Amino acid sequence: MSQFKFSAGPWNVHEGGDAFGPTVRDSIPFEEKVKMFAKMGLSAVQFHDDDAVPDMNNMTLDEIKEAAKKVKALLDQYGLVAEFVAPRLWEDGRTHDGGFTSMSETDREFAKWRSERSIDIANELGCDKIVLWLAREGTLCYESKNPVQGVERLIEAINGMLAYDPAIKVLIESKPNEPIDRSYCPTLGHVMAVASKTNDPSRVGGLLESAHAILAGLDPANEMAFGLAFDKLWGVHLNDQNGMKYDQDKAFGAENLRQSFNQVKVLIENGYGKKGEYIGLDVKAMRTQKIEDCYRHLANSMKVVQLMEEKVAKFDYALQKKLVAERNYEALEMYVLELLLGSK
Ligand code: 3MF
Ligand code: MG
Repeated sequence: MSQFKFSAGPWNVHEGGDAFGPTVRDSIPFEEKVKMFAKMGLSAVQFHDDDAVPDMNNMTLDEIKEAAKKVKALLDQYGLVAEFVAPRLWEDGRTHDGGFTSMSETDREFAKWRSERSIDIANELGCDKIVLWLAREGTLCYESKNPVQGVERLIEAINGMLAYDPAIKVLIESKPNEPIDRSYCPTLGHVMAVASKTNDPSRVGGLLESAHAILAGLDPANEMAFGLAFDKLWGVHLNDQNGMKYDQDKAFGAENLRQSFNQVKVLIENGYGKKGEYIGLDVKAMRTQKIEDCYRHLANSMKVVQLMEEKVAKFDYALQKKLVAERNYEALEMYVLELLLGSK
């Protein structure tokens, strides 16, 4: 049994399309995914605004709230809750150049509208977390935006959300690139800095995805530690990533067991989860996976977290202390490798 509660998004069970080929699996209806998440032992679902209310752009506020209420009833039926709602500001025609930092004023108004509707949907779903994955808040063409103004616009947009609802919390999910070339908020450090400049820093924190840290050339466990040191790690997306290339969303631990161990270790050592935080997964099945077995990457990731929890429980802190005093880091490193390889 894991000490953590897990969450996943409906997009984690996807159709397998990539930049060079079409989808390879049929879409699975939302309710079926929810049912399966519950059966697998997940506790919460992560939502984009339009995962909850698909046709929201063409709906009135009342219609949006009604539709969200139905989703809440569905979650209740399966004993799940909503972890967060994230405005999807990267697919609509009005977000081609970003949302909050778009150079078009009408596009920025659309981003504001979607952010406020995300808050309305979160309220109906009974959650107080809004996640901002700032997909296109940056540039493809460097000279197309003023970078200082970009950061200011981001802060302004967050201030707007904080003012719209005095109870809502905003979690920025940092990522250095993809789909854009250069992001205005690439790391957790940037998240902390942006938070500090908003009108209510106590309600702005971060969500760290392992793969995003690796894409920034950083260690995910250290990024988590940085957020934890500021008491601002309010969400994680555990997954794995083979180096600095396209965003892979591999199953947690599939590439780097030691790095995965240290992520679970830093979370446990700092009481992550004690205030209700979830171990969010943001993993995608390989394109080759058949539909009959397309939840396996989620189950595998949960299993790896659990196995790493067992390794952390076994970790010999007395030995660590002794080896640190002797400055015998070769021995400490070998101890960790043997622990992970099962010979300790
Ligand atoms: C992209 C991501 C996103 C976010 C999601 C929720 C589509 O790299 O990680 O997944 O996690 O938008 O914030
Ligand atoms: Mg993510």
